[in-house]
Amino acid sequence: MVAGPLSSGVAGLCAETGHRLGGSTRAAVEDVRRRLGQPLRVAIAGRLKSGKSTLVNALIGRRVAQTEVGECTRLVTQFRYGTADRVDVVRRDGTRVSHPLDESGMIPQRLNVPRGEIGYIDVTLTSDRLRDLTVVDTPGLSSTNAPISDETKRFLFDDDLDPDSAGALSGAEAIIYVFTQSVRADDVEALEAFRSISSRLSSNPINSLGLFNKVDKLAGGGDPWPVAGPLAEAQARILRRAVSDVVPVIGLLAETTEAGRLTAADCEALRELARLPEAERAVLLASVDLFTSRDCPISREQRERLLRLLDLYGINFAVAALVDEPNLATGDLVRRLFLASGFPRLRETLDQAFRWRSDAIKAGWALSTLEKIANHAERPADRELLRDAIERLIQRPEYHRLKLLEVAQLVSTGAVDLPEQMEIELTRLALSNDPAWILGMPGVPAPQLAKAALDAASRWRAFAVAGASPAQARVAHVAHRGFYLLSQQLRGQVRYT
Ligand SMILES: Nc1nc2c(ncn2[C@@H]2O[C@H](COP(=O)(O)OP(=O)(O)OP(=O)(O)O)[C@@H](O)[C@H]2O)c(=O)[nH]1
Ligand SMILES: [Mg+2]
Repeated sequence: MVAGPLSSGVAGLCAETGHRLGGSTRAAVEDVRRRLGQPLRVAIAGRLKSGKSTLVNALIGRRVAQTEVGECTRLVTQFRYGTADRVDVVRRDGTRVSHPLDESGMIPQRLNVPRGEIGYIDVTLTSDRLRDLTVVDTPGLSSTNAPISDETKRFLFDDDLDPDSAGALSGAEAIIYVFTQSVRADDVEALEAFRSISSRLSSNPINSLGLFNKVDKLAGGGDPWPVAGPLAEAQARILRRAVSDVVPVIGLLAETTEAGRLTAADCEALRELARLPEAERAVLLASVDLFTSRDCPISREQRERLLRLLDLYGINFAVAALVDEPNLATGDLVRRLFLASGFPRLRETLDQAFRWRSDAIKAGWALSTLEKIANHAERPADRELLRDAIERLIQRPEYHRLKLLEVAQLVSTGAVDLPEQMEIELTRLALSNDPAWILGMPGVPAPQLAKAALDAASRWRAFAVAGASPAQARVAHVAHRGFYLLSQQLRGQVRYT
């Protein structure tokens, strides 16, 4: 993966200082450099059966994670790029037992290692999709009153967890939190708990995205999007302090289309359904029960398979498309189903916002780790060398983004209170590199944006010097400089590498 500019700068620092440092300090710095070059690591969290593994398969573009059954749905599973397909069961003591994928290309149902000994599953795949994305599937959080199941707690908080498993989890730079229908108080609590483990390693966890899954279940087979859009927006407002956005999706349609699961026989069955007399078709497609139990020229087995692949909404959608255009090519049908899954918006969010943020998150994580390494260095000369190098780097204007993320995090977690409008302004400044979006002025030319940024800078300074508490003032000074730098950037006075 091409590292972003901030993490490249930190990697450069590691390279320049590394060879001048002593033994264990040098190794630790080298390790930071290695981690900086690794793909964006995204953990998928959420309730039991919310569709986490389905989403993982859609992201990877292959159906590898078991959904519904199998002991591995209760385990942490990491999917990363490798030169061969392999499933390693990693024991808590760090030893590994390798398995091939099973005959259907999935993680085997039986792992032949006692459950209590397993730390996590490490899956390497030759999928190109994983070249710049590592995905961590996590066990479902309990749906009862307890916000986090004992099972998950054991993985997430257990101190005797081996360093590898702890690293696999807490090293996540981004978290996708999957929920369905309504956001409940314990969802928010669980998300907070999940974020707190990631904050142990990454210093700026403004990195969570909400995924509103199974929106096809909203409208009983009808078009769910008119309901899903506004509902997702309402949820985004409720979760404003926990996630940066809520994206509605139909994970099942994304998995089926991205993993190429619809066969020619499936499409033929859909075409046959489209050819049925309208009245008969309408009754058959009215409910899952009617669809599986009524007499129909398509075998029951095939109908059940279609339900597993598309569920009732997906079948209705495909059949309607084929009624409209009986000659629609199979490839086009699959493309339309993919678009209907809402997945393109999720991909776009991951590819743009997350990748951009991950550069800052990674650089922030690496710098705070380097600071710790410096504090623990045995030789005073090493301590000096590292601290000087860090200090010089963070003085560069582009590294102000790290400070912005830090203060935005203080505000979004409620540690520092700000008036709502200022909180929104600061969060936008920290989370985006699009001046028009930050300033809420789409389509406005650069000189006007520069003026608006300067005005914002003045407002923040005025707030800092009059009326703000000391904690608010510290945040306001960082925001002031951020808007000031933005105005300079818009005038072409500051060049970002
Ligand atoms: N209708 C519909 N079903 C879905 C969707 N996403 C997932 N499912 C189904 O929901 C069930 C559970 O999906 P999984 O992906 O196994 O859920 P999970 O969150 O990984 O479950 P656990 O790991 O056991 O907690 C499966 O039968 C999926 O096919 C969706 O968008 N729509
Ligand atoms: Mg699962």
